[in-house]
Amino acid sequence: MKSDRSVHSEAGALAGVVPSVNLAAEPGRMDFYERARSCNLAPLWRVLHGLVTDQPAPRCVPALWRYAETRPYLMEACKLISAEEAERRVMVLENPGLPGESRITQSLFAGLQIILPGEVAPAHKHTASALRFIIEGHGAYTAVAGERTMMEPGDFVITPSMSWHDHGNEGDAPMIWLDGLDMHIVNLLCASFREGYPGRVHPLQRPEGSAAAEAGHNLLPVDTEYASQTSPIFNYPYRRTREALDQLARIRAADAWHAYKMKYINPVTGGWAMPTMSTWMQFIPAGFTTASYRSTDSAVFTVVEGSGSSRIGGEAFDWGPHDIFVAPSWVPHQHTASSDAVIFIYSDRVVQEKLDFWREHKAQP
Ligand code: GTQ
Ligand code: FE2
Repeated sequence: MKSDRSVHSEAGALAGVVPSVNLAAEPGRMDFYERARSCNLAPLWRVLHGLVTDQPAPRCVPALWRYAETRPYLMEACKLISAEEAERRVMVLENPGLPGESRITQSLFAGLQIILPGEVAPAHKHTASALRFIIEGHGAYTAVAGERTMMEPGDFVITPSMSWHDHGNEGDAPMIWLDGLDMHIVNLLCASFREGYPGRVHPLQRPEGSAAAEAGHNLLPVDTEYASQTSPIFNYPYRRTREALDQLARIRAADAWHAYKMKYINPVTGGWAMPTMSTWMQFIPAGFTTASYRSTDSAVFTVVEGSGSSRIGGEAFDWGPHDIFVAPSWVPHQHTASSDAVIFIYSDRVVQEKLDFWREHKAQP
């Protein structure tokens, strides 16, 4: 893109040039372009259709990270650096179309974090919100704003914007989870702040289970104001999510495009659980193939249970437990489960909906 904006681009690099522009006449305009550039001015007609594209033109590509391949790198990282030295010992899932940018999609971050028994990831806070989707291990907690939650595989845990958080492993095995963050959205808008806590961990201020007691039962304490746009539910435990999908599958037929897909909601508003990242859990029964679907939100899929394959654009990806894959914006995708499959999904749909950008297309099955 950078070279497209240069006055010195060859015609071939002028990807965004308006088609009605007579390229043969362009050399005669170069002197004008050069002088304009010295005044920080540039001709729109050479770049317009690259800026305002006919349809989404994601640079991120369909990709899959096999857990059997990524896990050894996490274990190796543990030999090379402590959680404390790293602040967060995370291996970033980098989209092959966006190398070096710490992005799994253009708008979203994904990383696998590992913490060993006895380790602490020190307290800090930042504008970016985080979701944790627990992959493996027991006995580790995350603490947010003075309340701890123990993390179990399949749990979806929220770290809201600007709340103090630290993680610790009090178990006897490594704990691994997926971090999903919105910092690229925050940075697009140049709104990022970050602070380290003066101590290693933030003091505990509420008993474990407080958030669940207040907001986890379709009831809310009377006369309590909820100002935040983030769900007051801190941890959506897997046991209950799995049970919800199981019950849904008993009482209705599978949707052609989604099979069984439930969104995590904020009980205060009925809307998405987080203001910047939409989250779902999907159940695809063994033998079911979803019809081809596309939407403008790029999505990250983490397999919890079962195995199967997905067609994303022209490519096929086989997957099993803990594999992570990505479907870029507007790329058609469909899934086939070879055994009962449960998949956690997050995307930037909630942001697009707020801005009236979001679109979907369901191909007729
Ligand atoms: O655990 O607080 O993967 O702040 C990236 C940034 C994890 C965290 C990440 C973070 C964290
Ligand atoms: Fe953090």
